[in-house]
Amino acid sequence: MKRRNFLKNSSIGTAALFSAPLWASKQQLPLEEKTDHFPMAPKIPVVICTWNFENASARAWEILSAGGSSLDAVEQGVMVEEADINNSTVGLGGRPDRDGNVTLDACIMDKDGNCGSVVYLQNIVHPVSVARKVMEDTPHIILAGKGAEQFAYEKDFKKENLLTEKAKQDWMEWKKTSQYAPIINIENHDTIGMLAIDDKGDISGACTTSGMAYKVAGRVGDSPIIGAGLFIDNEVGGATATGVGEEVIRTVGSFLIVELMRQGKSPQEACEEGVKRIMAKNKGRTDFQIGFIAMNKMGETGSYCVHPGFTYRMYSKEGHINHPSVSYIKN
Ligand code: SD4
Repeated sequence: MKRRNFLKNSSIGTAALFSAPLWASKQQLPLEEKTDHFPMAPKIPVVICTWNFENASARAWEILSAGGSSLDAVEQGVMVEEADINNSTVGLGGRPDRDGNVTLDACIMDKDGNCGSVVYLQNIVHPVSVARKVMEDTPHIILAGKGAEQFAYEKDFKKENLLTEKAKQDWMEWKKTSQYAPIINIENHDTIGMLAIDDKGDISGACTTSGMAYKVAGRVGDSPIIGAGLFIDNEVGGATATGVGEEVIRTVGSFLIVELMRQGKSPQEACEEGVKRIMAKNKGRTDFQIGFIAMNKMGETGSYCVHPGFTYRMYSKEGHINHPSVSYIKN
């Protein structure tokens, strides 16, 4: 069967997908070689995240495979990257703004459409957990800056210096020229967005970042904006984004992708349409990266990006895979 037709026929259902010889033959391959990109439905539960975050997705899988909720899975999963000093785009060790301040954005959304978000949060390693507290313990959805920080202390989060020596040195080096020119796929692109469906079939998502390196002080990107960097509708599916947040906000990208899935598109088709909307608005400009990932109620997944180089990691009963994403621009 041609790949395109296979995609179109994804509505035949999960059971049929699993009896397909294509999937069976993939089982023979070492996990890392299973790079073909089709709407995999490896039976629920399943978790996916932007980029190749093996430890984060493994943590989420630990929770899902033990019967835990998708909400706990995505929170605990992205926390791994927030705590990792080697990830220079998330949490501790994140690159600062142009004034040398590390400011974090994060959000979380559950199966009932509840959501919480923090923007421009400083001195707290786990903004996603503060966002969850906003969701669960307040009548609000977004807390910003000092208010968010104060709220975190009230909830027993500890004050910590997020600017590592390495990030400080890099920032001081950057200041010599102060050129704001992100390098596609290398600089500024390790934000983690995670989507999970648990064994009850409920979907949740989380997204967390330190934002674009050396941004103007006060800048907030798409990652904590419900509908832009993340959106979940448990009747349909979820989507999340990485890349230049301004472009994602302009099209309310994750909401758009979920709505496209509601209209019948597969996660793959919906991600492609999302990126194409962004490209249409940019009239030939291609000097930025965006990557979307999406999941539907059957656990089918998809992704699409502007430039080659974006991947997403999936964990399920079938094992773990790093999927290269199909891209708008072909090399
Ligand atoms: C932002 N979308 O703040 C984030 C940046 C990002 O990987 O995704 N980096 O615009």
